[in-house]
Amino acid sequence: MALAYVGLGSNLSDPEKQIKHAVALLSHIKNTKLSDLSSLYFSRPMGPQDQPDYMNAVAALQTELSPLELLDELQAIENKAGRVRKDNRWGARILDLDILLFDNDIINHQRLTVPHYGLELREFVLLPLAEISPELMLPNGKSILALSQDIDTNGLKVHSKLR
Ligand code: A4P
Ligand code: MG
Repeated sequence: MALAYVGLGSNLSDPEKQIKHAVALLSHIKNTKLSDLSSLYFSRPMGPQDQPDYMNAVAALQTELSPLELLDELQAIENKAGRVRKDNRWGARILDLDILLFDNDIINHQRLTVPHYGLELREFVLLPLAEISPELMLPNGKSILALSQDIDTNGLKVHSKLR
């Protein structure tokens, strides 16, 4: 059994509804249990500024799936939400599900980089992670709590509880 952290983000088609629906689908992934869930956060767009504000959250999953099997499940949920993959980097999206951490694993696969490459630089990932697992350490030894306290919050705020 592995402990994986998944980042959820949406800024199109009623983001709050998208995140709540995605959480429901996460809880139904085979051989996987949703073990923790952050609050729902309101965040300003990273990247192009001519796009709507985001809703972000982080979920903890206990899973018997391999990292790539979990990625397949997450991409199936993104596709179900009507996600259309575009070339515009950091552009608007209905639903984005990223594997942030998978146990203490370091994965450099063509389809999967773990820890997620943006983890240490994104307030909308670090603060929800620190909310649910303040004691968490990255494979490189850095503390999630310390990183979350050092980062510019860029207007990030708790919008509502998700459970
Ligand atoms: N992939 C590699 N590693 C991973 C991983 N750890 N988790 C591969 C998930 N997927 C991973 O993903 C492209 C490919 O990355 C996948 O096929 C998978 O095999 P994608 O979801 O199609 O692309 P993307 O998410 O659009 O990548 P991009 O453009 O780098 O977006 P980011 O970096 O995820 O940023 N602002 C706020 N406030 N909140 C946000 O959530 N999100 C983005 C998107 C921009 N600005 C934001 C937010
Ligand atoms: Mg993604």
